[in-house]
Formats: sequence, C-alpha cells, structure tokens
Amino acid sequence: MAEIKQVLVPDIGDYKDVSVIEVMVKVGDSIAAEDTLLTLETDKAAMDVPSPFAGVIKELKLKVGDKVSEGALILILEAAAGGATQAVAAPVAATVAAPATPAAAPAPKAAPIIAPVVPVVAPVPPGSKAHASPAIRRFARELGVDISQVPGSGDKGRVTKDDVQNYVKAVVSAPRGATGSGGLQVLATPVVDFAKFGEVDIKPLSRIKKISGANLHRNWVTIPHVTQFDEADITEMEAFRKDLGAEYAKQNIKITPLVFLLKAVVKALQQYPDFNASLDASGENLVYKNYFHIGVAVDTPDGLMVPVLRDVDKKGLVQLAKELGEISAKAREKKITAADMQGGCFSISSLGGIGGTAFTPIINAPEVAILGVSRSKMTPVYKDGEFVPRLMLPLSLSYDHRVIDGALAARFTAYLAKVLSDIRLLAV
Ligand code: CAO
Repeated sequence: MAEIKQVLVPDIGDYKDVSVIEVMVKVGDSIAAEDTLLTLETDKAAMDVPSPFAGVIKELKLKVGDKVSEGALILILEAAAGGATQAVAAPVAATVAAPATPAAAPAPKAAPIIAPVVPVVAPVPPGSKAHASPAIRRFARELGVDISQVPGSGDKGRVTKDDVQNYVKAVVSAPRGATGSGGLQVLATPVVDFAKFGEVDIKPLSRIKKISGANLHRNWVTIPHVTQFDEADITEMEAFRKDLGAEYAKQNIKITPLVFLLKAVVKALQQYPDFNASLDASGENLVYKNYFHIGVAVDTPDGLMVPVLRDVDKKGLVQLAKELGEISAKAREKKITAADMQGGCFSISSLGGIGGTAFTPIINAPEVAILGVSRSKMTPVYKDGEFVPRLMLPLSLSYDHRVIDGALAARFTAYLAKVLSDIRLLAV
C-alpha cells in the first residue's frame, strides 16, 4: 500500500527564519531519494534540502520567499513502493497508511512527523563568482556549463535552473561559428583578486544590466558591425524646434531634436527599405516590414531599456513628443512591459542631451541598423565662398554588413542628413 509521508525542514543548525530561495520540484513530480527539493539560504551559506524518499509529490507547502525553521513542513509525498527503505538516513519514522485514492484524500490532520531529513549541507564556496545554489551548480556541472558564464535572472541575479537550460539552448541553437566549437576561440578573461591591490566593494549587476548585457554581447559577436559617420546641418530645424517647443512647453510637452529624428528616420527607412528589414531564422531571406515602429534607447538608473514607439509614420511631432515623454518616464519608473519593447524595426540611441561627438552603437537584433546621435554643435562651415556658423548634428549609423553594403549606408545617412537639413521634405 502506498504510504503518505511528510518531509520537514531538517536540522539546520541554529538558524531560524531562513529564506527559501529556490524550489526545484512541483506537485505531480516523481522524485528519487536524495533529489534536491529546495534550497535555503542563510547569511552564511546556501544549502540544498534533499528528499529522504522516492515518490510522487502530492502537496507542496513552501514557496520561494518563505521563511522557515527546523520542522517546517516542506511537502507531502506518496512514497514509491519500498520508498521508506530508500530514505536518506531517515530516523525511525511512523507512517500513515494511504487511503485508496491518496490524491483525493487529505492527509490526516495530526499526522506524525514522518521523516525529518538529515540535511546534506553544501555551502556555496566563498569567493564563487556566480550566485547559484549548490543544486544548480551541480546541474550546470553535469551539463558541462561554466556557471560563471550564465546570466542569472533570479532574485539578486541568482542563476536558476531555467537560466542554465536557456543558456544551453542558446549555445546549442547559436549559428555555427558563434560558439567555441570550430568557431570563435577566445582566451578566458583573467580572474583577478582586485582586493590584493586595494580596498574594493562588490555590488551585483542590476537585473536589467544582466539581461541587456547578454543581448548586447550576443549582438556584438554575431553581427558584423560597421559604423558610418555623418553630420546634418540642423540650423533651420533647430529654429523651428525652438518655436514649436516654446508653444508646447506650457502643456508640459518637450519637443527635443529626437522627435524630428524619429520622423526623418522613418522617411529614410521608406526611401531605403533594406534598413526596415530583418534576416529570417534561416539567414537566407530578408523580411521587409510595412510598418515603422522605432525603438528608443532610454537611460534608466538600472540600465539601458529600449521601448518602442509604434507607427511613427502615422504620427505628428507633438504626438511623438508626448509618447516619448511617457514611455521614457515609464522606463525610468520600471513600469515598462516586455510588450512595450517588442516589434521594433530600427532603433535610435541619442546621447545628444549629454554630449560626445560620435560613438558606435550596437545593433538591436533582429534589427539590421541603429542610429546613434551625439550633441549638435555650432560649427564654421565653408559655404558659397565663406565660413558660416551652422548647427551640425553628428550621426553614427551602425549596420549589419551581411544585409547592408557600405555604399547603401552612406546613401542612407546622406539622405537622413538632407531631410534633417530641410525638414520641409518630411511633408513630401
Ligand atoms: N544635441 C544638442 N542638444 C540635444 C540633443 C542633441 N542631439 N538631443 C537632446 N538635446 C537637448 C534637449 O533639447 C534637451 O534640452 P533642454 O533641456 O534645454 O530642453 C536636453 O538635451 C535633454 O534632452 P533629453 O535627454 O531629456 O531628451 P531627448 O528627447 O533628447 O532624449 C531619451 C530622451 C529618453 C532618449 C534620453 O533621455 C536618454 O535616455 N538618452 C540616453 C540614451 C542612451 O543611454 N543611449 C546609449 C545606448 S548605448 O549604451
């Protein structure tokens, strides 16, 4: 007859109210004795709690974030036949006979504590770089994964089982040549004990930085980037912007050069549709988009985010200014959703409000180009036999050289500069 067993938090030393940081099992799982059930974390170490029995999990009583002490009920399990004999050094235990349909019947109320688990405490080695529980480290080791390479998406950047699985999937499905085997072979980054040279502080990267960092890294190593530099004479545009800005400032709408750039970029994308395309999964076809959704890089205290403004071709300058203000505020207040960042065709990264003369932005795959904008500067320009002061806007266009040739990129930026120099063209 199947036996119902309770599994409790074992003796964990003097610790009380220890955090559950990871739960590795769910109701319905069939587990073997010694499979890790969950990971607890004290201020000193993380420890895995293994199952003393093999069986099927009927009820799970803890979740991530719960605080537990010795004796807390972890789960109720229907032990496999002979399961009791597989217990991990389980102390003598009373058992309760299971009813014929154990799943449907609740466990008897005053059921005795059946098999407190003798803990197998596996502290995370001090100085270990990646934040991961012993079970996840073991899981990564079994798959041959260097855990320090896996970006963690869990609490405080912790590497979860899903992170390891996603990492493996990404490596396995990466195009040939993008991985180490037969392709890019690079030296491992040296591990330096910085504290040997002076006092240091260690802070985990923000969750956003970890996620965007992994994406930026992939895009940087898998896309052959070239950056085309140009500049646009925005003297007239700026005069108009100031007039318009003064009018709308009363309504709290900020008209910045970026709003004009959004419109001018769309005009250039319509003129050169290859920039509004993406390679399909086979890498053999280009998907041309008949819509114009533009991503805008927003600098937030936690890192870079790229929300997308939809249908920029169908909106006016003021409407775009309003939406830009709203979406960047949303990003900075951490209210942005994944949907807000999807579906972009092309991105703009504007550092013009800060400074700089040029930079090389990283393409936001699967897009094929990104425009970097630096700070405009009054410059003496030789025109009609004399030097005249003109406000020049630096443009830096990074493009995917698999899709776009240098000549096309130069045409694109030249056209963009032309539209910005004479914004009447936006109306044509
Ligand atoms: N040249 C000169 N001045 C510029 C300018 C330019 N190219 N672009 C903006 N400005 C001015 C604006 O007019 C504004 O001036 P006032 O305060 O006098 O009105 C000021 O700079 C600040 O502009 P802003 O940054 O608030 O607004 P924006 O529309 O230009 O940009 C946003 C909005 C969200 C894109 C921006 O705030 C931001 O986050 N930029 C950083 C993007 C980034 O990090 N990119 C790097 C990605 S790669 O790591």
